[in-house]
This record gives sequence, C-alpha cells and structure tokens, in this order.
Amino acid sequence: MDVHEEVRETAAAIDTMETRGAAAIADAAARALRTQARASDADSPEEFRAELRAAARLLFATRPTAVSLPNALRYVLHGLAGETVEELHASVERTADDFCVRLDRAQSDLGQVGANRLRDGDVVMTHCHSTDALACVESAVDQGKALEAIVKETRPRNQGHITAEELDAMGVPVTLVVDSAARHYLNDVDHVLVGADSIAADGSVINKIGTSGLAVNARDRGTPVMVAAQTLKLHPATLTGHTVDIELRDTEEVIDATHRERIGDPKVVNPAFDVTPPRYVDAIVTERGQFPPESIVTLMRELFGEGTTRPWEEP
Ligand code: RUB
Repeated sequence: MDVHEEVRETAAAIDTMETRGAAAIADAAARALRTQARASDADSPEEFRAELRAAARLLFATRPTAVSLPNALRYVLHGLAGETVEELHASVERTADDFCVRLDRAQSDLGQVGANRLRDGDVVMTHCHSTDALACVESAVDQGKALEAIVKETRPRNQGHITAEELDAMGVPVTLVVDSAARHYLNDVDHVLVGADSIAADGSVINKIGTSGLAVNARDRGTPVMVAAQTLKLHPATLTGHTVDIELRDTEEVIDATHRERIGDPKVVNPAFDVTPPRYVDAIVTERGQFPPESIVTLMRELFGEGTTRPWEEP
C-alpha cells in the first residue's frame, strides 16, 4: 500500500510553506486525497480505505496549528461510502469536489459580510496574508468603496508582501510597515483586519505570531479588530478541553547559522502563531454572519457536535 507521489509532494509543499495559509492548505489536502483515490490500485475496499487513511496521516502531520487541515481530511474521509472500490472512489471524488466548492463559496460569502463593516474611505491594517481577510476587502472594493491599507510585513517570512501585492492588484493603495511600527500607525487606522488558523471554543483566535500584540494595541487605541474566518477554522476539539498546538518553525527563518554564531550563538525560538484572547476581538466574520467571539461556541456546537473523530487513524 503506497501513498501516491503527488500526495507526498502536496505534503512537502505544505511542510515547506510553498502551499500556505489555512484555506489553501485545506484545499490542497482535499485535492490530495482525491489524487490518492484516483491513483489507487487497491484490490479491496479495506485496502482502499487504508490507503486513504495513510495519505491523510501524512498530510495531517505537516503543520499542527491550522485546524482547516484536519477539518478538510475529516470532511473527505467521513464522506467515504460504498461497498466496492469503484463506489468508494466515486464518493471521494464527490466529497472532495464538494469540499473545494464550499470552501470557495464560504470565502466569498464571508467577504460580503466583512465588506458591510467597511465604509468608504476606511483604512485597514493587516497582518500576515489571509485570503479570508482579503475577501472582505475585495468585496468592499466591488461595492465601490475606496479603501487604503497599512500592511505589516510580518516577520520572519514576510507574508505581508503577498498581501501588499494582492491589495495593489485590487487597486487598494498600500503602505508597508515593519511589524514594530504597527502601534505608531494605529491612530490612522479604522479596522485591524486579520485571518485565523484556528478559533477555539472560548472565542480565542489563533493566527500568525504578532496578531495578539496587534490586537492588544488596537484595543488600547480603540481600533476595532475584525477576524475573517470561515467556519472551517473552528477548532472542534477545543469543545472538549483540547488546546491548539502552536507550531515552532526552523530557527533559520529568524537568523542564519553564520550570523547567529557571530552574535554569540544565542538560543533562538520561532513560534509561528499566537493566541489572541476573545476580549481583544470585536467580531469574527464567517460565511454564516458575524459573531462576537464569546458566542462562537454556539456555532461550533451546531456545526461539529460535541467533539471530533480522527478518521485517519487505524481502526
Ligand atoms: C498564515 C496565517 C493566516 C491564516 C488565515 O500563516 O496566519 O492569517 O492562515 O489564512 P502561514 P486564510 O503563512 O504560516 O500559513 O484566510 O488564507 O485561510
């Protein structure tokens, strides 16, 4: 039983962040399971299911924080149905396609909700690169609103540059600033607008490192913080007391070995995400409408029940 080479390539692309951002990771994972199903030469339904589980385990192990990844795997594996390999294959095709269509639709629906919060002439401050957050801006621009953006570069990997490029393509004037300049410019900002990798049952938002500091500063300045996150970002295991793993990435992203050596070889740590408590967030904007963070648990229960399974593990 083999995990298909293309699935391995998808896993490697997620691991190295060639494919990155919670929504894009989920989309890639669902497509990878479909690839595995298409390539399968399993002789029995049991073998087919085992192959799918092995592919899902490989994908699951790539990055720990964005819950969109296990939520995507769960969606496709729960859709497995049929008595024969052919029927099982057809069910994966159907479910993976359905997942990707829903993902796109959710993003454009939440974009419209988020756009309603933005007024003509507003300035938004962004952190990292979030397709959900940019969907709100795009939708507001489509409504004819003129927006401006102050874009944090987002060290260590500078995903703010991707945001700057995409905003520019939408015709939104961009001012790029270093992360530590954020507070300095908050008085000129009408909304802090960020995405999320996971949202916990208490309404805490897990997003790119630096989000929580930005949110605390925004609260101090009276600037509203809007989190754009489709419901795929809700972390159902937090309903039953689990916490969200914060990914620690390679220290070379922060400083290369030679420079590190030159400055006395200090200990270096590189957490990729942080946790913003709900009291610093004004609204979580989803495809189901906007929610105060404290009430997100109700939506989470409605969508995910009381907890989650791990269908990629061996039965
Ligand atoms: C990306 C990041 C994004 C969320 C949401 O981190 O923190 O804000 O994933 O993105 P990384 P989206 O670059 O480490 O993956 O809205 O596109 O799902």
